[in-house]
Amino acid sequence: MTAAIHRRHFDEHSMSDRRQFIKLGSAFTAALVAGCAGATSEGNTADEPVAAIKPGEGPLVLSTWDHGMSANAKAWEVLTRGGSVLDAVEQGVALVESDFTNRSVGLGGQPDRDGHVTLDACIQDHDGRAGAVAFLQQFEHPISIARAVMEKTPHVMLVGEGAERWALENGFTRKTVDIPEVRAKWQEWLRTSEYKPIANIENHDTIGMVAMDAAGRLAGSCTTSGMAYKVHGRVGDSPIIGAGLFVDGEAGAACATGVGELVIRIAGSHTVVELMRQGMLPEEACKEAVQRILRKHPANKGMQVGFLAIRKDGAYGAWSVYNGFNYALRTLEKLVLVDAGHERIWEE
Ligand code: SD4
Repeated sequence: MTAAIHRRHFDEHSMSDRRQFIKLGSAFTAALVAGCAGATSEGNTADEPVAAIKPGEGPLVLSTWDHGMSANAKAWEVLTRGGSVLDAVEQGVALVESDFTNRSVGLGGQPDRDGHVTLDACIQDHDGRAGAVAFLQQFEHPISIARAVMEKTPHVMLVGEGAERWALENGFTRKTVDIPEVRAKWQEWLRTSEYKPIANIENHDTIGMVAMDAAGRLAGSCTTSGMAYKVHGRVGDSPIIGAGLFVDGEAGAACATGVGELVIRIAGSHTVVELMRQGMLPEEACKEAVQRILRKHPANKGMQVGFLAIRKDGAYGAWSVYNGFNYALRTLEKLVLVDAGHERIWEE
């Protein structure tokens, strides 16, 4: 077996922790989160074989990149206070949307080539219900609008001006954020650059989150400002159910980060979930999806894609094209940053 199996061990002690978890109050949550403040990077665990756990053993929260640490802590707090796993994945990534120092998520993100910050997001629950918004401008929380689309309309996805109008009619308010540094960088780019989709180690950090609650119910969320300096109107994988995110409680959950065009072409997150349904471990499934991209689209040297997944039994894993993709992991025992396994074909 080449791929690693990442999963937690549930001994008697942790099972009692799990029972305890359900009863935790907010004071203890704060202590838990504070206790994780010194969390460390775990390094690549790709060669660690671990034992099986029983089906449905959450809670477990995974999200892309190092901003996933604070997002996971927030999601955990929501779960601990009795919120649903859907609440957890919404509020976890919403925290990152409100961080206007983040240049790839929310209103602090880099603009498109015309200078507009356009936002994409989606959310999906255990039963496959889904909501999404794309090409949305001037709202702080696209993820919450996506959830409202899921819960209040018969549709899955609203885009652009129609999505904005619907959001205003449904209690969301506009917000604008002007960040001189971002504007100056865009103006500099206008003078010097042609558009190239760059998603290398420095420029990609959509947040995708997948989580499982103590009862084994799954949910996922994904939110981004997309690729910097994209063509006005461009939508990536992140708000597309099956591409940037896919959840099916009967199989698992997966999300993606990186160059969205590559992810869309193979219906990336759906591919990962279907491979897990056929019995692959999460890391094997993520790896096969990455390798499918490389096989089918070999001319994309330099472009990063990463997948992150939880199988319905609580096994989890990730894989990426290049080194540098890490994800935040929150379990009962720890909050850590884990380096994903990656391909080696285009190294150096
Ligand atoms: C996109 N997948 O819009 C997003 C970008 C991304 O990390 O993931 N950046 O294509």
